[in-house]
Amino acid sequence: MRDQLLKIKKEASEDIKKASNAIELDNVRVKYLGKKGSLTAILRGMGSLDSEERPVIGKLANEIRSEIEELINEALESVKERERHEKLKSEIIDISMPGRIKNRGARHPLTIVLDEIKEIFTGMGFLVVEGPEVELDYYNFEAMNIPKNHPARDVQDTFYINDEVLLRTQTSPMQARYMEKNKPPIRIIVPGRVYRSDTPDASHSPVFTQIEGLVVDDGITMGNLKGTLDIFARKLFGEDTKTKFRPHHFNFTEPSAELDVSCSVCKGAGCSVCKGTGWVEILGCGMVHPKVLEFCKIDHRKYSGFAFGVGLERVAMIKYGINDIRLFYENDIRFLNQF
Ligand code: 2NM
Repeated sequence: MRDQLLKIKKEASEDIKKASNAIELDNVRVKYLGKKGSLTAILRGMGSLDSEERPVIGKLANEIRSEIEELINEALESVKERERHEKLKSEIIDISMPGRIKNRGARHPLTIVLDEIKEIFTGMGFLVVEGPEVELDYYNFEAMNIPKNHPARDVQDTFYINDEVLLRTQTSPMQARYMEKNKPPIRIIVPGRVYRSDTPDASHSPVFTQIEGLVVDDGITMGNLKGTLDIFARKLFGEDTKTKFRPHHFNFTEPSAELDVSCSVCKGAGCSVCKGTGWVEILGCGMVHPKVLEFCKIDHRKYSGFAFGVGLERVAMIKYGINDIRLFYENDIRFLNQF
């Protein structure tokens, strides 16, 4: 029996060494010390021993029992320690690691320039007004003093939906609507998309953005037009910008003009943006035609006004030195990331 006990002790300590986690160690405990364990069986069988042997074997069995228990507890401790260590190692945070870079969205170059233009005009007391892109022929052409059969309403230039409905070719139809519904003084700008049936190339797009402005009050003169647009040009392109009004023709204004600004890229020396001339054309303008005022229910003997139209893409191209209008609509991330 003594040999059996020593054998159990040896086997148990080997099993304990082999056990690599708490569950395996518990299995070892059950195998030797559990109700049906081998050491328990020996303790039970001690009844058959004579009275001299019993206390000796009993003492040894109890010693072995506590030794095994102690070994299991020690092993359990080191298993726990190891697991704790592994957990800590797996949870290590390298605080020197750079953070994840988030891709932030940004404003489109056209939005940047439009916001800037809105800021300039609202700063001078203008309201920003928007209107429908699908318009009536009446507001787009008739009220703008462009009669039937005029070349400007040629089907080649205009996307017609039917005889009376079209995609607006400029934002002035909204200005006509505004004049019908509001009494002077009127000071508005109307930004928005306009449509023309052009074949796309570096300087043409069938859809582009226009900002038209309108001022109507009593006593408005060409002087107000020149002063307002002069300030606009200097705020947009820089205080040293020079302006030049050239006579032009529009059906909806009389007199009409185009505004050239000194080239902001080369400061007038001549470059690809100004094609060597030192000047770039940025907008059309004029005194609102008396017929247009009458179409829009404003008494032309009492009131006068000036109006202008700027192409947003053109301004953005000059400001940023962009040489192809199609870039604004292709959404190439390499282009957009530059603004
Ligand atoms: C331009 C050029 C000149 C213009 C005229 C009007 C209105 F409604 F008052 F008649 N709105 N916009 C105008 C005048 C537009 O674009 C190049």
